[in-house]
Amino acid sequence: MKRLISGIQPSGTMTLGNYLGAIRNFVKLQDTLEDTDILIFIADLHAITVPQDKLKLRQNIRSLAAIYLACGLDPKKVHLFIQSEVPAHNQLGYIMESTAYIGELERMTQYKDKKVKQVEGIRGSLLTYPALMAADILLYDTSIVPVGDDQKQHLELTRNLALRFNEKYGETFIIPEAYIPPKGARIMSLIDPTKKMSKSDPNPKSYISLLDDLNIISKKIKSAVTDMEACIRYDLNNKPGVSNLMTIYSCLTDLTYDEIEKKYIGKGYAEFKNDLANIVVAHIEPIQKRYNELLNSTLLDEILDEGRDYASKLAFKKLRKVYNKIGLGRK
Ligand code: ATP
Ligand code: LTN
Repeated sequence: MKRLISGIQPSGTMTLGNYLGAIRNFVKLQDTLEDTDILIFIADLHAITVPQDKLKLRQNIRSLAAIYLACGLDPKKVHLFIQSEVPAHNQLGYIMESTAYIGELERMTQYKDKKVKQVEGIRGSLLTYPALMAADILLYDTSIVPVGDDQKQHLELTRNLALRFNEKYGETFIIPEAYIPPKGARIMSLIDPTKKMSKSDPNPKSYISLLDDLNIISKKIKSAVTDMEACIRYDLNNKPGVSNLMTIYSCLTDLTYDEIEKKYIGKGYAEFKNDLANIVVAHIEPIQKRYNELLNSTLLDEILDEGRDYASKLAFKKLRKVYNKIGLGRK
């Protein structure tokens, strides 16, 4: 049986970018893949690579679990767990740190981007984060990892670390493949369409949170940056703002860019944005309803307990094998 794994950091409330680039694909894959064991987790250890408020972190962890389910993850098909509740992630993470070279960690784009934003000092874990991510994946003999476009480089590093380890100690890890969705893998900021939409952006107007008030969602879309041409046309280089909105439109309606362009010939941005706002709100409204029902339910805890126990068993077995290969401890 093949295995699929992915995770998201509980570093804020989920954005439309996280939804279209990641969560929605987890749900699609759970419903279409056959003979695949699916693990989805909350990457809380990754969140502390930058400062987090203790109470907010706790809330965000639970909130992300409820969002996953509200967006359609089915606990009958998916094992859902919290990363820090399965200590083997840290343990294999250390082995991966001992497999990676500092030079390759320093070359990671996300590290370079986040490093310059740190005001309290750069945490060591911000640099070693991709080694922990490699452990998250390799611990489970994973073959498929659905992620958004920005994680491609981390996946490439994971593959290299697995190959390096296998070469030194003999076949141990499966070499995983990234699954990047054909559309929606990089949703851009609403106020600066050359930047990725990100949940930790200090300006909330740049992103749509899945938990935003529905009126605010509408307003954010209507005030999204476009251009002066007043023509709905997909052109990433010259019209990044409109193209980004068209991507969101296309992802949520399954209309192609051509079909959207035809629909809006001779129409202005106001009508296009108004329709898009209604489409996004109609999509998010039922997610919010389910989210509110789930957030404080005991069902949520039962699902997370099952996921933790299932993942722990697999992870512990793999970790023992890895320790033996390296020669750590006693046989
Ligand atoms: P942070 O701002 O804390 O770095 P983030 O919003 O960039 O967070 P992550 O937790 O790093 O989100 O990513 C979770 C998943 O969502 C990953 O698979 C990532 O590739 C995907 N993702 C993040 N942002 C976008 C985006 N703008 N468009 C599409 N997918 C995205
Ligand atoms: N680094 C990822 C989150 C993440 C992840 C993983 C994704 C941590 N471990 C393992 C897939 C598989 C991010 O989106 N920032």
